[in-house]
Amino acid sequence: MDARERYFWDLNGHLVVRNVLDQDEIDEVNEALKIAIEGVRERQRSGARGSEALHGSSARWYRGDNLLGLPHPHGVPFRKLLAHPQVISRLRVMCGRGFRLDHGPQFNNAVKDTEGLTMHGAGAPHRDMVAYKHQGGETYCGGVTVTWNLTDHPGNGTGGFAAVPGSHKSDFPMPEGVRDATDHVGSIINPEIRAGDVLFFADGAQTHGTLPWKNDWDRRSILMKYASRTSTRQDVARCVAPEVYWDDPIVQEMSAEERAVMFGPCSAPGREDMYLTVEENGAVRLEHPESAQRAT
Ligand SMILES: O=C(O)CCC(=O)C(=O)O
Repeated sequence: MDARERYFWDLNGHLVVRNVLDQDEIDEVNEALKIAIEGVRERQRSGARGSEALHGSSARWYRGDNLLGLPHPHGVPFRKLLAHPQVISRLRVMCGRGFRLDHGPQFNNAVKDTEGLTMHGAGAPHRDMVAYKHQGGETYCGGVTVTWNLTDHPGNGTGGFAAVPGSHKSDFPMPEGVRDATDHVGSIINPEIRAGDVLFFADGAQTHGTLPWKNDWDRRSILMKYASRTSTRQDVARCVAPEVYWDDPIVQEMSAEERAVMFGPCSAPGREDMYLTVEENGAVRLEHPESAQRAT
């Protein structure tokens, strides 16, 4: 991630990186998605929540949610995206040196006239696990979503990902007209993201949502929800259990209240071998491969 991208990311709260996947790679993921398309259902609860501006046919979602769990070998192309060098090099700057997949990959699918989703992630109430901060000349974001785009997303009001640039630094409550996109005074943008591009956004810190899809072709986006290593974007049920984080005898006799402070927030706590880096030749590798060997 160069200084130009860092400036854009810090200023806006999102970043589009062009042409990360070539046509063969796009085709491979689209092929794997065929089976997921069969599992796409209409959502019962509307994401547009009565908004005139976001109105459309109901939202479409993939049942089963996690594409890594597709029957073998359909999950493999998604696995290949998990630690992609173009993602790792940027997450190191956005989330700090350590990060992990918190949830996903999930499939955002839309056909012509699929409804939008109200703007959310306004930074209020403050949620530390997805907050955006600066310190010592570095930025830190607890939750970064990486969206792989498999079809063209022309933006400019034609639907799909929408965001309020700069909102991750706003100190004021989001007006209702922004939430439902009816009166946003031009604050919501709908960026152009082409097939093969990757979008990063400060999910939870930056205000974002979805505009109704107006294009004649399907929207196909794969969202991978990363978190800084010490953040957890899911509730406590998805944290490391007290018995795993601590030795079993330490927590065995504890009351529910005592246990409530004993959950672990992070993956691989204290393990140096879990940090990734990108070499000059573009390869992703563990920073300390020798300690990874010791750990296995
Ligand atoms: O990609 C989009 O349309 C927005 C996704 C979104 O709002 C989310 O993941 O929270």
